[in-house]
Amino acid sequence: MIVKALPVSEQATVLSSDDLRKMFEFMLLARLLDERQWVVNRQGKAPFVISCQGHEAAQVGSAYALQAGKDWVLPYYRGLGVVLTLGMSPEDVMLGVFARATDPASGGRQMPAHYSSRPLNIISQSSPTGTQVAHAAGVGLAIHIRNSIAREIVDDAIAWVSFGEGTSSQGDVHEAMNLAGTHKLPVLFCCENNSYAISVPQHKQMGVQDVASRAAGYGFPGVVVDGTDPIACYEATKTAVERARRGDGPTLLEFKCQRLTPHSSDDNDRSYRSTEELKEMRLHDPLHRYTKYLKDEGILTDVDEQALRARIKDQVDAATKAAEAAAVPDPATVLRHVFAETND
Ligand SMILES: Cc1ncc(C[n+]2csc(CCOP(=O)(O)OP(=O)(O)O)c2C)c(N)n1
Ligand SMILES: [Mg+2]
Repeated sequence: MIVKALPVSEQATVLSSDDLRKMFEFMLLARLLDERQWVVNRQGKAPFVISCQGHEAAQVGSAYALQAGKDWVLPYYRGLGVVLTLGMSPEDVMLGVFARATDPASGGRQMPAHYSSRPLNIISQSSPTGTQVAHAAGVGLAIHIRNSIAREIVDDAIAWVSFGEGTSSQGDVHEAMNLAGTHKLPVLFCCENNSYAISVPQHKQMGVQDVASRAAGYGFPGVVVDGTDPIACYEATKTAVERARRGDGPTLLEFKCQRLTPHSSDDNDRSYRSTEELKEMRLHDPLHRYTKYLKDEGILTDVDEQALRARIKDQVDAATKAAEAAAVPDPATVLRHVFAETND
């Protein structure tokens, strides 16, 4: 079963104007913090950036439907908007970018953008793409076993996991979905489809148009969602969350996004995307679209937007300054978590 979520203009959303403004704030924060990462990378101060630009609506809209600290969240490396919406601070993020000792994800040991937080139930992925999808099925299985033993739903948390469309062709992802479909595990598989796996376009690595269509092979719904529309992303996720909490099993959500930057700070997308394509994709910037929507609906004014931009810029400046000034990890601990430590 493939379902298409309604576009923003046709949503009968339960979200209040305050919620809609809050989502805008998270999207703007994600964009400005992401842009700052490119600046410090190009200044030679940070090793690597992998952007959420163009994915903000999918990430913020979807994460807004989760319960932070209760649900288990396994974002992939592009998930800056997800972790900010769940409550990671800009400083937490910048500590990872600068690889500082107080980086909450790994104490400065992981690559940037391998997000995790114990209090927020955010579980890190590994650098190999897709490992987090199998981990999410494992989390779902643990919840399912707990409920099966109790013979009732004593734990209605769900596992939410994201990955790209390129990653969706990997074996781990299919095994995870098969396990989740077989046992009706409470897992939301969220594919952020930006049409590219680094330089490889979708049509060169899969024979289907919609990743969501693969869900039929595992016995659960697949939903195609306009990933530039945060309200549609929220609504589709909310429906899937309710289904999983009831014990009815997983859903595959496919958010059709734009990757507005190169894959990462280490490649040049002008070598594999035409000038026309790069220009056209700018027309689908989710932030521009949502700003216009909120203004057309009378939920945001130009003055509100300017004030918010100024406030977020201050937040990003403060986070950058604090993280840059933080201590680097002690070189004597470089082998920690690699080899067992002894006291001699
Ligand atoms: C198992 C594995 N193979 C290859 C890579 C190198 N790699 C990193 S990201 C990436 C592309 C992933 O594309 P997609 O899943 O579409 O996500 P996107 O980055 O486009 O959001 C590749 C091939 C890797 N990290 N792990
Ligand atoms: Mg991709």
